[in-house]
Amino acid sequence: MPISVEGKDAVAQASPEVQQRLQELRQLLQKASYAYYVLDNPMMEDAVYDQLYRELQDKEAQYPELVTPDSPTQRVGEKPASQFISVGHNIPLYSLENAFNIEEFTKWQERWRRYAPEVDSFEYVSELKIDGSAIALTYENGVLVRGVTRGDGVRGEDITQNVKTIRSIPLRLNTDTPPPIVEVRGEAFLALDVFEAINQEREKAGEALFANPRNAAAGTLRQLDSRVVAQRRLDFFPYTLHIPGEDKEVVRTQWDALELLASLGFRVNPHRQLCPSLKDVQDYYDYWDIERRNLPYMTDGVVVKLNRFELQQQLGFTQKFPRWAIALKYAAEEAPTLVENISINVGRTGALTPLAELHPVQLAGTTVSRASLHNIDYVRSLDIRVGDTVIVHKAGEIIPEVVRVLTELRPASAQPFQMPSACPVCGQPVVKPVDEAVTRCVNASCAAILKGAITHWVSRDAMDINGLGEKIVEQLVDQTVVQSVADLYDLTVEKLLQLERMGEKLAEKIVKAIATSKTQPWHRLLYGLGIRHVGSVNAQTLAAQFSSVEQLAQAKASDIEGVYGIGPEIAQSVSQWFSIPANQSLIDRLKAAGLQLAGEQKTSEPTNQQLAGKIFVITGTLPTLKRDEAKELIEKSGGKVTNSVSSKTNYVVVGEEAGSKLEKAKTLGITQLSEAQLMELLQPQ
Ligand code: 0OX
Repeated sequence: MPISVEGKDAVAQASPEVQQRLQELRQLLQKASYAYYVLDNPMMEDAVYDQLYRELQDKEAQYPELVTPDSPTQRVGEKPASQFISVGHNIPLYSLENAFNIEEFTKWQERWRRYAPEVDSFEYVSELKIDGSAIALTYENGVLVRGVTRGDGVRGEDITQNVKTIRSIPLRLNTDTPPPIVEVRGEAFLALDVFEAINQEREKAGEALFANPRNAAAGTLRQLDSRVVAQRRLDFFPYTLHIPGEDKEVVRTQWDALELLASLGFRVNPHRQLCPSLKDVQDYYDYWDIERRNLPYMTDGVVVKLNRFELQQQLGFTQKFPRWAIALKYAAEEAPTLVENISINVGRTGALTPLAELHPVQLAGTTVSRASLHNIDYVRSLDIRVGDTVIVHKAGEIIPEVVRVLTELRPASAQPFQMPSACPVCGQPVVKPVDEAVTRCVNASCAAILKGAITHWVSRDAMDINGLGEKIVEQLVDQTVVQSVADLYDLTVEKLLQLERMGEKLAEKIVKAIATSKTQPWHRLLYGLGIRHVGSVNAQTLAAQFSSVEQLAQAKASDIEGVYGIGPEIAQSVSQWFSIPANQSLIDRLKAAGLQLAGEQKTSEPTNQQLAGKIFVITGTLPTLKRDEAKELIEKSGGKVTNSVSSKTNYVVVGEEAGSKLEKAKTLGITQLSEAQLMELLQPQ
């Protein structure tokens, strides 16, 4: 075939034979994949599959215009997306009300029966409650076109590329007569062995471990690089389907819906059961309480649903839940294990936290080998000793806890635990005020405290110095290059280049960012000092009242307490901080380095209305302000805070774990503000 040099004509034309073969290959591979991943009954050798797959891949590379969205080659992921698009759910994804025993379940039954007093015969469908992440899939004319996370139930994120990598989700429904639209909902999850393997990899790479399979599944679904998702081997169990306009005629019960899902090519969880009586529900619940430990994935309860859709429809929904379904959950998991050691962790504030080092134990789907013992009062109240056998509890959630000591198993040699009198990091004496539970190291040059102090100093809402990550700070402190935040201002590119894995570009960037930070206003610097109880709002208030560091340093606690919004605890803490000679020399050095230790004096309660007419939305958790506090501050300056983002919104204030509101703001091009930026905007002009 003559190949033209012009791009468009360079694409080879496929003969009918080639087109036929492509279709054949797709169907064959799809069938093989279904047999393997859904039926768990392989129909061909792996090598044969690989060969056919390669043939399809080669042909598609030759004829890219013939690649279809449901081709098995579309499961490998695409190049990373920059962000997910927020999309609304056609039907909200409700969450489930919880019951923790059959008594609570019975109460729920009595409740729904009051809504439908005329109903005298009904049955339930019991399903396992898979501990994963809910997703909604849309099929148009039988082809998977969209996958969306649950999000807040009303809006979620479009994760279609990621969903396509899940082998047990068909890319095309197994029917010759697909309805125009089919919506399938279910749980994406990670099998326990896959979860363990992912965490092992992460441990090797020095990355943070996922706390449990649910977090790992949710994190994986929101991975921007779908090629990574493809490697993570997510799995899926569907639990409902909606066929707009047709549901009632085609499927009349939950049971039939599950059967239909299976016939459409999904792997439906096989452990579902029809339960005509309460006793059947109880038996199912009790049976799986034990048996679930043998499942290859995590379950945290069972879901019980009224079978008949007509009855479901009659009962409807509360604000949050369907009235016709409930999650009957299992109690959190507990297991006995041995306390091999009690170590001490020193945090950024100098707090010493005892940590139980446990003989590894499997709990709620994860291996637990440590548990925080919080403080000495906690250790004493339970009398936890090295050598003890303890009960560890984990509610499927993130932090495992020691809840009880089996004293009858205590070895005779076990001694009561004592908090060390010296800091395990710097060796200096520690203090424990009688009225506080926390033991602290108060040596400002303790490496643990120093690392924390520097990390806080460079943080976004303080001096906002980019590039100085945790690993670099650690090296700077450990190699005694930096022994106080003031030393940052003596850093040079040459000094930074001595550090491991430091390149010239990064070193230059850091030095520049440090130099720029000298222009940060006085209130940010005050916040950056990390004085106890002085968060960014208090720092603003104090800096507005005391226009220079000298004024603040000379003020008595009683003067500071006189400031509107500043209580005695804060005042005491500030005055004490400035009374320490090491802190005074730090201030002198910062001054000498050219930092701004003064600003303009402001009245204590600004009455300016510079935000008049401006509309704000707050999303996520802000570093220091509670939502109500932020709202109050905005409103005091004449602004208005609303709940949802629209084209009328002027600013979104973004905190940690901001969700769909941020996505929407991005699509509408609305200005984003951090808490610190909001505080700046709030400054009287
Ligand atoms: C599960 C699961 C979750 C959905 C909305 C009303 C009923 N985690 O396995 N939810 C539901 O159904 C809910 N079923 C399940 N099996």
